[in-house]
Amino acid sequence: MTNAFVSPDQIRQAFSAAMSAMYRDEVPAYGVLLKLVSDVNSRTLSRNSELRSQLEAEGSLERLSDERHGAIRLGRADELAMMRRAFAVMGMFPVGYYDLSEASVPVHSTAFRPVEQASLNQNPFRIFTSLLRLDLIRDEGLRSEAQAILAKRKIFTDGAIALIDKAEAQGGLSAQDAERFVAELLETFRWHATARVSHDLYSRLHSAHRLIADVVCFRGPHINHLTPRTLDIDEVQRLMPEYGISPKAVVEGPPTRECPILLRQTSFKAIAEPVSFVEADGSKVQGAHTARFGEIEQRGVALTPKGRALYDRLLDVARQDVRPAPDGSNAAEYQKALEAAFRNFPDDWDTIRREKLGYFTYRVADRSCVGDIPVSEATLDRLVEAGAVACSPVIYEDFLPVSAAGIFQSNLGDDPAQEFVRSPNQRLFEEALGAQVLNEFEHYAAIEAASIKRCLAQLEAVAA
Ligand code: OOG
Ligand code: NI
Repeated sequence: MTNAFVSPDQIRQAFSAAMSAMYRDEVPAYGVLLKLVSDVNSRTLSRNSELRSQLEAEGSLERLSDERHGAIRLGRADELAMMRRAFAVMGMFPVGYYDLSEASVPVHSTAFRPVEQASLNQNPFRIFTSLLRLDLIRDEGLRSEAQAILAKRKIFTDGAIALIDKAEAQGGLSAQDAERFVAELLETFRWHATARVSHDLYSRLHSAHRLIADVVCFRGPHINHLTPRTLDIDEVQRLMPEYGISPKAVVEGPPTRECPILLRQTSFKAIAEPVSFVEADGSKVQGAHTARFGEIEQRGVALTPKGRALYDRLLDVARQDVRPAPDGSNAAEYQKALEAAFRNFPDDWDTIRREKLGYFTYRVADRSCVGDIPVSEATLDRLVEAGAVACSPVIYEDFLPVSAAGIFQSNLGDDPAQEFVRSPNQRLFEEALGAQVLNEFEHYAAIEAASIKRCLAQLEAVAA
């Protein structure tokens, strides 16, 4: 009966399309961002025919402006565990552990995403998923109040849970069930204009940390942003005001480079949305909540631990020099400091590869170029140089904690951030998740190693 099931990749495709439609409807400014991204992408492509043919060859031209990721924030361990099961139905698995406490955001996170290359090619949609850490609230009274409120909410519909159970029991879902599953699960991410708390409690949670209010006061983990891919992030950042949307102060991540590394992101600032608060006597008080925004991303090569250490160090140098102010007043200085620091990160593919700063895949280019070079892993660089072997950068499919913190902060308002003690706790996170997260470095290293093995085996087969 297995062939009666829809593939998880197809369910994820339907889910990301449904999320996109819902979010455009809920946050009209997001529709404006999509239009801007698609305008800039088509202009970039018309100027750069090489890029166009490359995307065409990869088969990614059609889905160019589709969403690449979104983000949610959960309040309870069991919500995270059920979310893991829901995402597994769509072929999305937890990759990476991100501790945001060190950046003064009281959450820790993972990214649920497709892992296999074929699945990523079909639809790379990921959800950056954070779990609130109430243990970081200092005020004990407020902490137990928040806990009690969270304890009473139910973020999944009965229909969604039944279909998750069914998918696990049978090993998949039929087309009809998959359609129902997407519709039921969508309910979890919907915006609720009526809060579950009084205005006073909202204000107290909000002053403990805006993010705590965002998680605790609502019926569910409203999707807080979606993120399409842009071919020119600097251009989208520059044009946002012309389209009537207000960009965050700076682009997160590395500066503009010849050879893109890791991930660059920016967003338009979250908008204030009207909310009714429910008082003890049942009456309603009108207020507003600012949490939801739109983001864009541009990805480059995945870095090795050595490359990542260099990236982290250079980013630190730049930020020691100029700390980007939320109001954008020193954005140009920050940009300069960033560019200056990153002059120390090699900016040609060959050096990045030879110095083992980034991950690459290898393939046979021209067997006749092997000549008398012995075929072995030790001679790989010589084989590349001779033109026998070609390589391409492995694209980074994950996230960056400092960038994520910048995205969180700029959408939680411009007040100075509350400080938390740095306290990563991957074990506690995995306990809540009910599974271990995949280590992203090990994963990229395995992709590289497998490609080398395949490539050498093919060359040897000819040599023999
Ligand atoms: C998530 C922020 C992290 C990213 O792109 O780095 C993120 C959030 O604000 O909940 O999505
Ligand atoms: Ni994001």
